[in-house]
Amino acid sequence: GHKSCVLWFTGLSGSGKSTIANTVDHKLAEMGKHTYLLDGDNIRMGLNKNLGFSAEDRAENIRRIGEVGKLFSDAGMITLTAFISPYRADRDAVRALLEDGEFVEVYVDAPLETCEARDPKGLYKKARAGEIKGFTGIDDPYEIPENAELVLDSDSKGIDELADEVIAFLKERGMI
Ligand code: GGZ
Repeated sequence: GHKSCVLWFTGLSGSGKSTIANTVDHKLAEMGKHTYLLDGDNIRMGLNKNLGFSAEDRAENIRRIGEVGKLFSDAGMITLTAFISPYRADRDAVRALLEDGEFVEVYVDAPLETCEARDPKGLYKKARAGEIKGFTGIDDPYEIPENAELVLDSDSKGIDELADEVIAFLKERGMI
């Protein structure tokens, strides 16, 4: 068995959130755990397709993801979410929605320079060129977590090692 929870990955675009969350998801599934991953592919393309990237829309994006995460967690899943979630107040609102210990904030820490150098979708380049306005880290804020349960050093460590750090954390906490 396991304790259901919401593993909330936050960090800049290109920090590795989605890749790490996917890897943790697969490792947990291999251990026989029931998991569900919420990411841009299944949320911003569906439930939240009416939302953009203003502060208000990001807040609503995160609020809905928090509510959906709570439902999955109530249904007994280890739920993983991978969204920039740049505003501390929005993340803290999700924390407040969940039971004590149910919200696990995972800060995927990589400096902007690293994320910008990776630029897997060429979005930083477009943001620098002014073709995308309000891009997180360029001309929109990212508020670094102050009380994250886990900080992953995605600048110097690889995906597999970081995924194992998350698994180890869950074991230490007796959640799996
Ligand atoms: C940040 C943007 C923006 C702006 C489009 N700012 O690298 P990606 O492409 O796949 O990840 C980014 C994703 C961010 O969506 P989230 O739902 O995680 O954001 S938030 O939590 O702030 O609501 C990026 C793409 O969408 N993208 N425009 N202006 N990222």
